[in-house]
Amino acid sequence: MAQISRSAAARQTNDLDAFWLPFTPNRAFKRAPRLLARAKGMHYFTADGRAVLDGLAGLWCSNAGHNRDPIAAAIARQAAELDYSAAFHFAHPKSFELASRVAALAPGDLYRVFFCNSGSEAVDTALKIALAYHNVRGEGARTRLIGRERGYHGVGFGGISVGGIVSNRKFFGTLLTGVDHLPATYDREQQAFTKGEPEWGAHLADELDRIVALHGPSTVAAVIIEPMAGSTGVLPAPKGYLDRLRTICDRHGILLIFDEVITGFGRLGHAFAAERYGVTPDLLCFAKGITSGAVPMGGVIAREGIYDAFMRGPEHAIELFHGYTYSAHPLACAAGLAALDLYRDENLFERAKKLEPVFADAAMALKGLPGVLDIRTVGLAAGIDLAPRPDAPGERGYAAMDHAFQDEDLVIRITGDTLAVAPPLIVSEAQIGEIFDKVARAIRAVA
Ligand code: PXG
Repeated sequence: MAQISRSAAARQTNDLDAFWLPFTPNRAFKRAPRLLARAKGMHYFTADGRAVLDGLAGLWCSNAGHNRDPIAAAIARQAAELDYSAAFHFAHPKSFELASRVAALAPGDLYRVFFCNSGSEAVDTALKIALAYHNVRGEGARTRLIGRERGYHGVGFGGISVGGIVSNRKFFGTLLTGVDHLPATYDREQQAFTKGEPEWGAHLADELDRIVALHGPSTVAAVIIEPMAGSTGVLPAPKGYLDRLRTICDRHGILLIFDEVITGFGRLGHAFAAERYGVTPDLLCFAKGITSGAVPMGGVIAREGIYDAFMRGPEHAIELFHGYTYSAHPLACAAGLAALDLYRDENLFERAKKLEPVFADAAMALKGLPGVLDIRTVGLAAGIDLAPRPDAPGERGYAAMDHAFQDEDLVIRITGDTLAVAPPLIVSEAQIGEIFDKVARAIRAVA
């Protein structure tokens, strides 16, 4: 009986029960939903027509802004022309075009592009390519993976194993074995209120030497890190840190993987953070901004030599036993090509770079507001740490996010008591001011 009435209720379009929301407190949400019905450019619109400024580019993905006409038109054209084509043993023309365009944006000999559908899949793909690469070269003993504390690499078992967020790991069993973690690079005492890359912290890369010495270099496959940790509150790499990781990896034959799911496609003022830092990884994960968030897509760019290592054996034989039904989906490729056109035609990466100082000043102006413990900025991203309420960690951050939406018409991101701001790269100087004015009022409201 209960079952019948429940399914009848679920058929009502305004019923909120059936949908189990991801990474969301479901009960609080369903009591006071935040529903976004439409979007255009820098704004969302609620069902009742309220314009809400997007201070987070969707979820760090809508880098060209929302509902851009060329992207929407490209998706519509593609859906009418070729909705889907088999992804294994067959391919469609736009997949090659997009791979070439992505490769052209990548530094060094990062050239071969493997497509998947999300950042989590990109990470699992990169970890698997790393393990298989050593295997096909006769170094199958290299099985250890090294991540970093406070790292976020999505929610696959590979990603949470190398990731460093306790809540994302502790409920899910033993995870992958043979994983170690570098220390996080953030230390408030040394780095508080830094714009861009902190001066302090490069030496923490040397911890890699210690971990490698413990296990023996010949057992270590790869190191994966975000050049800027986004999810855990915008933690840019300290000056010189990535260089040092690169040197240590080279010394021991370990692959270096950059997870650029957030930093890719302009967030730090370049196509990829690898370019900003002048450090080329062996594998680079991307997602989000590749389609400006309009269709799910992710991927991994591999250095030439990694791909080459697999190209052996009989030509009719599969070289890498990995892939997804929707690898290089036609709609995603069409959206990706249109997004890359927009990034190029509107100089959006360059625009992010030019706006970085304006953005950093506007963020830092919040210093001194009640409860603000630290502010970090890099590119068009800012993290603002608020003091937790006694005995209620996360409550103040949640209240600030909710206040920003309900009373200030602004979407921002929270992780615990840390606020994150990362608007679409089309944001104007005036809108940067507007965003941080709204954030300031939200911070005061939850003081
Ligand atoms: N790697 C990194 C570096 C990410 O930031 C993923 C992998 C996983 O991507 P998918 O597409 O599987 O979600 C991410 C995702 C936040 C937030 O806390 C960050 C992400 C996603 C949602 C919220 O601000 N990053």
